[in-house]
Amino acid sequence: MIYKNSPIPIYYQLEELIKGLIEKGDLKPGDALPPEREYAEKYQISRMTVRQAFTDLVNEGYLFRQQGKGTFVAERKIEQGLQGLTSFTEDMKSRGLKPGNKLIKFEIIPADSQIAGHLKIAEYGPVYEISRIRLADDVPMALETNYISANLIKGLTEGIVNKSLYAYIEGQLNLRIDSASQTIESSIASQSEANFLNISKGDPVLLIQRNTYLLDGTPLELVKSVYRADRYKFMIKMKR
Ligand code: 16G
Repeated sequence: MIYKNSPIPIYYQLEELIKGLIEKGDLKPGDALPPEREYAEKYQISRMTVRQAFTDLVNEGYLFRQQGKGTFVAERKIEQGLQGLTSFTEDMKSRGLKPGNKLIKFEIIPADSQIAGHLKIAEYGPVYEISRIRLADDVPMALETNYISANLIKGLTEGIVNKSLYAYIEGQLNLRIDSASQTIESSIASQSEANFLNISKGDPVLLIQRNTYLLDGTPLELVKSVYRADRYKFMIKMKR
């Protein structure tokens, strides 16, 4: 129901109504929404109001538009907490999703000055460069590149990084991963990132850079990740 005499704006009421249908599962990811005109007629409201509600829901990630085709229900975003220092594999498993990797690069390269600076090793020292597409239930979520000192973490193989790096470092090498600092920025996908992530060039992405440290303060990894902004959101709890 839309209440025209309510102090709550009509576009907002319509947004809540559509969100409710999505949450109940009456509207499922991929479903087309009825045209704006239909909503306008059904609730006796203006098409402008319907458009505003649709636009807000597109911006919030509930809906997406396709040129010439209409407006559709988007896949639900994965909500990632920012408190715990967790691995991708752990994050997906804790949600009941199947973690997967597609290995794009696995090489030992000489560290450039930037990587050497982050890892506190000598310039040109050997580092693993590991690029993986990270999948959840076989859907690409992120493109992730790790730089790890080859003198610190020994014996890495393609088989190991096709599963979980953190599981190997903690479970096999018995090292304690202790802390990390991380930045998150908005960006847009380049052509190659778009190809890897199954999105279009110019689509929004989140750039994440993480520096992770072992218990004794040794830098463990420098990680650069490109996350799909249509499938991921980050959540942090705060207390005052
Ligand atoms: C996460 C971490 C990354 C870490 C990886 C290990 C972010 C932004 N990055 O993707 O730093 O290397 O997990 O995952 O969260 P794995 O143990 O599944 O290989």
